[in-house]
Amino acid sequence: MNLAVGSLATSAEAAPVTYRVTIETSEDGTDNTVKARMFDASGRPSSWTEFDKSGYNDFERGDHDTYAIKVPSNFGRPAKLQLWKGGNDDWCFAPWVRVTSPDGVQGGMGASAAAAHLCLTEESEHQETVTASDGTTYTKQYYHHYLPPSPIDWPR
Ligand SMILES: [Ca+2]
Ligand SMILES: [Ca+2]
Repeated sequence: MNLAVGSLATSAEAAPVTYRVTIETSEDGTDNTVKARMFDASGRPSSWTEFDKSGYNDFERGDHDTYAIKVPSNFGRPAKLQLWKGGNDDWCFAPWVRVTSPDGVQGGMGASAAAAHLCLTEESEHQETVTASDGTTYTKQYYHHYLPPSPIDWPR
């Protein structure tokens, strides 16, 4: 049997590496399209990945949802995670998004964000102080899309 050289070269290419991203939706869920991509330390992005589980209503209030996102094999630990939402509802989530590597190591995104809730919306970027029914106040930070200024925090 003969194998073409081209097919051997293709099969020798390294497979992408799958990370998992866990997000806790806070008080405002969304039915809009949510996508994410990751960047390595040099700023190179992965492809955009839609976060959608089939037959499941994603990103409802109080849910902890986990999605797979692939990066190239030579990516190293992802340095940043960017979130994007289509449509026009408001989606608010806890800023401590977790990223889990294929070897089970967990990194944290956005821990330095000065907000109790991050919201993706069509409105311009702004900050609101909200008073809950129990009288406590917290901050909502609104973005068109979210790319945290600080890198993902990986344990050493
Ligand atoms: Ca939903
Ligand atoms: Ca779904």
